[in-house]
Amino acid sequence: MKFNYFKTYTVLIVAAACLVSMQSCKPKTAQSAAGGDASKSYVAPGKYDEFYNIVSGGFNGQVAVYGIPSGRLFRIIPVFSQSPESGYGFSEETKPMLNTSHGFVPWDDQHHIALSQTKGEHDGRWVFANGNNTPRIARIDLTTFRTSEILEIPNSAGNHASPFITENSEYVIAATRFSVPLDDQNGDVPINTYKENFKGSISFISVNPTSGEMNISFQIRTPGVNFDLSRAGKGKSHGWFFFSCYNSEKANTLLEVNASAKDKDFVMAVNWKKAEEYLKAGKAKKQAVNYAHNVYDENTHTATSTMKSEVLILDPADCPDMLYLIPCPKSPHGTDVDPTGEYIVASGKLAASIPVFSFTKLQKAIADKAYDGEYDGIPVIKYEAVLHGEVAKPGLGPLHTEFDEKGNGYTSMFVSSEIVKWRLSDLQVLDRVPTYYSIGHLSIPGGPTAKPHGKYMIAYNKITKDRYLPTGPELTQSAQLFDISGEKMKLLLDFPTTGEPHYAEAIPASMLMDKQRKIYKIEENTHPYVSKGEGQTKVERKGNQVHVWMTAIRSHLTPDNIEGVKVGDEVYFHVTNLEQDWDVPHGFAIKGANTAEILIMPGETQTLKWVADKVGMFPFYCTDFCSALHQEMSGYLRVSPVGSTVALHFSTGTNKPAVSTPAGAAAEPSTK
Ligand code: K7E
Ligand code: CUA
Repeated sequence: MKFNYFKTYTVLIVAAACLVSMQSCKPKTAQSAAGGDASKSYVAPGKYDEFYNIVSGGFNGQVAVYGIPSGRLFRIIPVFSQSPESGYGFSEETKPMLNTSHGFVPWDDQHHIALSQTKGEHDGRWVFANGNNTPRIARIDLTTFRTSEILEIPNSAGNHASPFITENSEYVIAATRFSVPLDDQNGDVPINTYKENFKGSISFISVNPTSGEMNISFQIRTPGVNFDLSRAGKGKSHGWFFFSCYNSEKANTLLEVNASAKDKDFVMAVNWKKAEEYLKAGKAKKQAVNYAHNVYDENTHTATSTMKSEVLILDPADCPDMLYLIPCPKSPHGTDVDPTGEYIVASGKLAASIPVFSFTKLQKAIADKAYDGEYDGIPVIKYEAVLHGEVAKPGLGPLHTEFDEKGNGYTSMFVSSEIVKWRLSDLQVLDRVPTYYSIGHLSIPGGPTAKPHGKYMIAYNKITKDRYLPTGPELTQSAQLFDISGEKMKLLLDFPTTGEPHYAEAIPASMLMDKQRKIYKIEENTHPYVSKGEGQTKVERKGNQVHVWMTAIRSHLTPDNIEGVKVGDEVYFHVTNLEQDWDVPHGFAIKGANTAEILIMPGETQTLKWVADKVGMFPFYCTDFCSALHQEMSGYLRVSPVGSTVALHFSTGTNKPAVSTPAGAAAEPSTK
């Protein structure tokens, strides 16, 4: 044990030394490769990019969309975090999207995305995105670039190995990073009872082929390891999933040492077709849990959150031939499957080589029972029996591998800050290129599919140091674009990103640009507070709630004079955008609102809740510069003291004096 500790420390110290002084690990070719080739990433004004690049936002909780090759930022899609820009998570309609079993959770840590696939290729329908911290998976609709659904994952803590997708989008999966006592167990146990009380879980989330709606089909209970990353098999390995696991030591303290004690951790191979058979055969047990399922309806323009209370769990002890463990050197991070489905590449962060496993050999090893004992009752396959080979001396700190369409792998090297290109067939290193600096993920358009689009590769770096103008204590995050069409990788462009980028996927622009939704049809709007024309606008009091049915159209709000609101009233502005033209949103805000604006798309209704906190005059206005008379698109709300006799009253375009009406009655319009 002591000797192992010493070895581990040596590796860590070397790695740490490189991290502290990046200089010492900077590849010698740094200067020559730093030039870039502006002409290849230049997209002339008015011209379109070739790819949409969908990029995780890390700790900003959102997903961003960039053009490739230009690196231009098009949109930040609000997903797990509230967005004051659109009102997502602030408006009454979108708040339920962020509901969880812990209540309203307006932030998350978003690491990986998965584009939906049909027959192993991108189909351009949905993006799935994980929330790491409060385990959730979101689905974004690629016709609206908006979040349509968020599903919480029970029996999970740290939803990191997620969301990875099967070749026909049958399932997206979610495996827990932190093992914990399962949700129906008493979690109030001593932490040092980890080995007996802490368990892992893998969730198989089915995706409705038509609507995309997600549902937890089943979970597999696993030993208490930490799951890091995953990929589905494809082609010949369709029906399998591969997960990298670390902390096979089951340590519960100082993991940097104690979870690196063993020479090898595991890649867990899951035969999910087998799991489906066990599910059909009734082997799954029901477990009581509590999790939220949030769905946004495009006709009511409103999200609903439903609490669910049950999952089906498969226990490997009842399900032989469902799980296998492949030994893998030194705390593997990424585990990636090549386009043919034959090769499984595991990147041991602290290993000196990259092992590449063969699916064919895996099948043979299972048939031959070429096992090396068991781990918690799960067969451990002999390393040599599944190994296709090792990429020798690739660099330091391998993290993730992507693939091109020509049989090559590209692995990111965090510690030595480089990308290494190698050939799958003979595992020869073909090229290496420096990144600036400390690359995490990398992405090739279509790289995780059976048909990579190739051409470009994008590096997502953790540190930018001296690459950009400094901005105080925090420097920008950054991506780097490479040309991979030739034998040598060529740096084309650096571009900053928002949040911390982890994984990303790019898809040809031609697959998405012609199917974008332009408006919501006003006649299809079934929001309970819609006003389908100015004639339907009104103001009503219900106790201390005042509901305002309001419309927005260039260039006025109706009503624009409101009186009779009293201190303490909760005012709900239900604003319908009556426009039916593309790209004419109106915004709405009122002085003192402690939420955010709402930004309403053509044909949509959204609601801003505002509490009248003091007596006075409160202007409201449109926040989106929508026409030459945008500054005129405004109005006033008068707040009177508690007990005031000013009647509820609303108008547009008239100056009738307010009249008294009995409390509780609907206000009379002074126009129409
Ligand atoms: Cu960033 Cu995918 Cu969370 Cu590696 S993980 S870098
Ligand atoms: Cu509507 Cu500005």
